[in-house]
Amino acid sequence: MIDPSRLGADALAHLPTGVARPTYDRTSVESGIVHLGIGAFHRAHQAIYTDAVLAAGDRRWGILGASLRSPETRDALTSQDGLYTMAVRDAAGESLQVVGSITRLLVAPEDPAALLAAMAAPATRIVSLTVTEKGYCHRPATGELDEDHPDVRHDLAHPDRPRSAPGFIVEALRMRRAAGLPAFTALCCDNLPHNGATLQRVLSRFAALRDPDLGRYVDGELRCPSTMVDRIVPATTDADRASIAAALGCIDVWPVVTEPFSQWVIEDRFSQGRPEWDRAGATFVSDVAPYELAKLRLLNGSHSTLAYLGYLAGHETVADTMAAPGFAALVRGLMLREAAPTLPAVPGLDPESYAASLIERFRNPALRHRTWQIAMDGSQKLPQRLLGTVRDRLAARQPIARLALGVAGWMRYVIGTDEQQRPIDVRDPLADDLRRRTAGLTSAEAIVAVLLAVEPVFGPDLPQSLVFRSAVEAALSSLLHDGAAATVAQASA
Ligand code: CS2
Repeated sequence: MIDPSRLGADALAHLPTGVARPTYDRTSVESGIVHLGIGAFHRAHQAIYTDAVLAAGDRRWGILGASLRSPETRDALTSQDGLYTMAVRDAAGESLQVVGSITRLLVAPEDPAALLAAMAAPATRIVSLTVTEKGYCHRPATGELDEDHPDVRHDLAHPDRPRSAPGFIVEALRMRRAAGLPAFTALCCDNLPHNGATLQRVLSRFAALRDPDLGRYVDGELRCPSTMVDRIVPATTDADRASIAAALGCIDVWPVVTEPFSQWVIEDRFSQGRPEWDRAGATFVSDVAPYELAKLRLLNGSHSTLAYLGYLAGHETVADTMAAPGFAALVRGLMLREAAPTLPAVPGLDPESYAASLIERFRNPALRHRTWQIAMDGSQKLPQRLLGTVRDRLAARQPIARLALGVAGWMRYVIGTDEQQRPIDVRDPLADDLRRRTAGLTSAEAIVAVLLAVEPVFGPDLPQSLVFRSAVEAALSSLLHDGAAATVAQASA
């Protein structure tokens, strides 16, 4: 039975005229890409570039999307023929596009063999990933595989029933090799430093632990281009669903909401060909590193700083935080005074105008991007967002006051109670450990001491820096005594 009130192939012809939609024959699309982690970010970013490639006539690159955890996205999209809406919003208004590039959906835990078979299929030429920082089962401070990770242990013991992204990729590569098929290209689209090289290192080590010969194969044959991905995509809310349904005239239970800005810089090193994503605005380059570093340190470093301090100061969203006294000045100073001087020159990227555009993007009043959402998984994010910058600044004997305030914001947040003594729902793989370490401690010195000792985050070196330690202690002491709002207002005074 067709549900006329639900988005799906049959609803396309009845959408209001202003809504963009796939005009190509979706039944002729092959699945050339298997994507692991079919969350909102992928659907508002890579799936959009791919939709444009399909629309331009190259039908080899449909996306088979897999969730490594929950069935929700599959359940929602399968009953919509894989279709969903992207709402692009800013102060000027909203535009809607129904996206057709996702052709099939799988849920890995329900049937790992089905996902492995799709990854090992001859038509699959790219396996891309947005599994968030923690999905790589690595140690954030070093980028090495965490061999004690429960999923790594599981996948080494049960290689044909993996749980983790590295477990799936390595088993699929083994299957392809055994079948005489070439390796696919593995394309990391997460905010990790040197994300291609990091993925390759994790996969090579995992494969070597399974079998040294497989390790050499993955190390030598697999290509993992680096990418810089950028688009702000807050979690979709029920209010978004309701307003999008009203505008579409039918229900889409799984839309995405995003900003007009979108950027994708990709290292052009694919073993089995690749879509012409540049047709849709992506940039292919020979070296992504400078773009990636600039984005992680300027955008994501500011984002995390705003998230911790904004949350503590009682602000629900990034836009609300940016409107409060001192926050815009703080992140502007963080970007231009502390982070930008650590960056190599990037052709076409002027730090002043990049920072100004980021401030505009953070202020976008039409996006309700929750500080709590960005605050998640800080133990996995801090090293590349703030701590790499700290290391470079310390080595150059330059001040780090704003970076230290961001780090102290994270420490104050992971204690797990807010400034009104209400519990904070801290989501982080290390949340329990962090709370246990700080339980009962009240002085900034004691809290900084126990948290700097978390080696997967701070490495062996940062706890040794007295300059860093005292800068974080001073910032945390102010957060504990004066609160985040006053600390930020004073910092920028
Ligand atoms: C954010 C990013 O949630 C977060 O940690 O900082 O998802 C950010 O919105 C994107 O990297 C923007 O490209």
